[in-house]
Amino acid sequence: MPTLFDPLTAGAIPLANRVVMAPLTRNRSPQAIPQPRTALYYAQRASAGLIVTEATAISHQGQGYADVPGLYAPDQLDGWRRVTDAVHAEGGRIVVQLWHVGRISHTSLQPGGQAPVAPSAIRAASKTFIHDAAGRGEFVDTSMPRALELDELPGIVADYRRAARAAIDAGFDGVEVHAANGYLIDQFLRAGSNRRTDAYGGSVENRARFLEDVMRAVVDEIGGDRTGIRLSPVTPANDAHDDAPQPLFTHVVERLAPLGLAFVHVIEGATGADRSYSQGDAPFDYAALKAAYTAAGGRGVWIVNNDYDKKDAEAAIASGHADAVAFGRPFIANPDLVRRLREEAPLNAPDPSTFYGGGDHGYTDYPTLD
Ligand code: 8OZ
Repeated sequence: MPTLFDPLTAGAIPLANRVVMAPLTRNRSPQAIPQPRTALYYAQRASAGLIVTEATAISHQGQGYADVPGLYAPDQLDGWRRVTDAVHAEGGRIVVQLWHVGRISHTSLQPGGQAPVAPSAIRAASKTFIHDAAGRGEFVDTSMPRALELDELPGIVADYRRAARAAIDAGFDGVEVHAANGYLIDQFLRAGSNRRTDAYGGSVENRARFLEDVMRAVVDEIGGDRTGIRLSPVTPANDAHDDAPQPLFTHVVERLAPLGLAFVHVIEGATGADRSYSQGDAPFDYAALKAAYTAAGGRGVWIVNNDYDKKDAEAAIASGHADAVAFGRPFIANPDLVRRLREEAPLNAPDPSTFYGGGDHGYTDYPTLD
């Protein structure tokens, strides 16, 4: 029976262990450019079996928060090259999370101060984080979005494709497409944010079409064996809602199965909160979701996430519930998390006041065991 510390192969990416660093937004990239301290931060965490970077915008239109990184301008790519070199020098593996926020944005972050884009013109009951006139960070309501025209969708799919190519050029081992947490792809998936009457709205098949277009383009560009996806079937994050998530996400994984993905990464329950949270009339059945993926021929590594501790993670892997487990907040505070889990050493507690924004403090200054 495998343990958390056994190696694993995700498509073309060899993992030294099954402890994955979850994507974590840290808001420390001015002008969307990863900094030298970003390279140090990720290199300190290179003993993870796989690092998934913080969510990274594929385009200016895909931006929704102050100081999150991008993957669409030369200085951003240079910044990421420093990161991938630093992680690889420590023997780690790293994929970048490709992000378009859709309606979770603010006009001040959009090109030309325009409205954010979304499947439908429905405002999210959610906040985003911007800089005020004095440069101080503040949480504000998301702006009213406009509905994307049908003929705009191929351009956004092309942005995902371009970002995937840029990721490989910048030295990443692959990409994770962010289809979770109420951002653009998830907005298309869920009925609460998608009232379209064209081929991209209505039925489950139609609501999943944008995700399929994006995944086919990315896989065509860099290969399925370097592509993963993150899903959050029931999260209420960013006002995401669907009354029938089980058939929706069953359809999604059945469509993903033939793409030969490296991994499928599932946030269970409410992101950053209760893993047993659900939407719809029955508790979400994650075993059935994994079984549907496998039955449709999916061979990607199954990664689970959300508030796992060592005991839960060991049980998940031993029982076949998952192949690997992603840890978020524990990785913020414990650069040597893999060693601490293996040795049952105490964990440093994360300081939430330094999660979003700031400099080295709370970022690169958490102590290791040595
Ligand atoms: C926390 C703050 C801002 C963004 C997500 C990318 O939830 C995020 C995010 C998390 O997926």
